[in-house]
Amino acid sequence: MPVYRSTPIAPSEITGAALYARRRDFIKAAGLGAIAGALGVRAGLAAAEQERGKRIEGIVKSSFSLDPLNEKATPFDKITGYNNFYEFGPDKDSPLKHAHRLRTRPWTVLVEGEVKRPLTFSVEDILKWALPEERVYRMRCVEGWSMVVPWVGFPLNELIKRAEITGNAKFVEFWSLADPEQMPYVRTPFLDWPYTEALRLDEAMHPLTILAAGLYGEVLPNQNGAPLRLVVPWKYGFKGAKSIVKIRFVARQPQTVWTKAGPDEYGFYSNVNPDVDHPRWSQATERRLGEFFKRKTLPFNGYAGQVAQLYAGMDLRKFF
Ligand SMILES: Nc1nc2c(c(=O)[nH]1)N[C@H]1C(S)=C(S)[C@@H](COP(=O)(O)O)O[C@H]1N2
Ligand SMILES: [Mo]
Repeated sequence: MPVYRSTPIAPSEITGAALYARRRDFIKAAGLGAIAGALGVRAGLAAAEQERGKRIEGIVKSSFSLDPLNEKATPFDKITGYNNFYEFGPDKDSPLKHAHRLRTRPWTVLVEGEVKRPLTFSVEDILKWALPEERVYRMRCVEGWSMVVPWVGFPLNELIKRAEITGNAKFVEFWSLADPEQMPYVRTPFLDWPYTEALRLDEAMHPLTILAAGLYGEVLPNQNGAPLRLVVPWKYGFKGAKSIVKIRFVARQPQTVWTKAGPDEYGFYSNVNPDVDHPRWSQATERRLGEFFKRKTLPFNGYAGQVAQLYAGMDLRKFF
């Protein structure tokens, strides 16, 4: 996606104080103070090395998957070699080149906000109670490309049910890690880091909404958002925050990293809609990675039958 904020400035132009503040904010935001201090960098790297390419045991096929006769999965190399993960740089191959710097173990996800008490889950905890399912989903990026991804994940509502949310919880925010030591590009003002996204609570509870921990039967490659990322198949790809460290329940519709960056370009809902163009990219058609001819983009990315009722009575041009 675009640099419509100021041009990124070189890391050398940012003062030490600013960097320190960002890092302190990150540690506070992620609730990782103790871990950041205790974890030896080398131990973390070794653990990450062990994760790479690991098969996930006991995967169950999901009935929510696309029909493989109609929709062929995009090859692994395309899904893992053409990415947006701006914390690692602006180009489609930046994540493949640089995301090996991300240490994904140990990793905890803080659940807070409108909850009876904040909870911290380790990824290992989560994967113990969440049955891994293969969910083959379409993914449509607002820039005009798309793919079909065999995710391994579990319904987000499994986690929400354990979160003991209060009656005030109406929206859910997802916060990605923003550690300049591991993610060089968060030193630039390309986006207002950390990367955050959000859903309305009913969207988050919808059975199609998953947290993904793998793809093609393997632990998620770092460039795709290891160890845990959001996938909402009827929305543009940017809603799927990667490398999540915090899930926060809130009462009011929050800003997201993209609504802050360009409120005229990115709406809160960002449901795939061929009839509402982005100011710079038509949304009518898309190109599947690996294919030559464009295909028509489908309303709600082809998931209208399952999700259109969530938006009954809403003007989708206004709530884009
Ligand atoms: N933290 C974070 N999450 C992110 C992004 C990002 O830059 N940072 N890019 C988004 C965008 S624009 C898209 S299209 C998808 C891409 O996911 P993929 O690389 O796994 O295909 O991730 C989304 N999640
Ligand atoms: Mo995207």
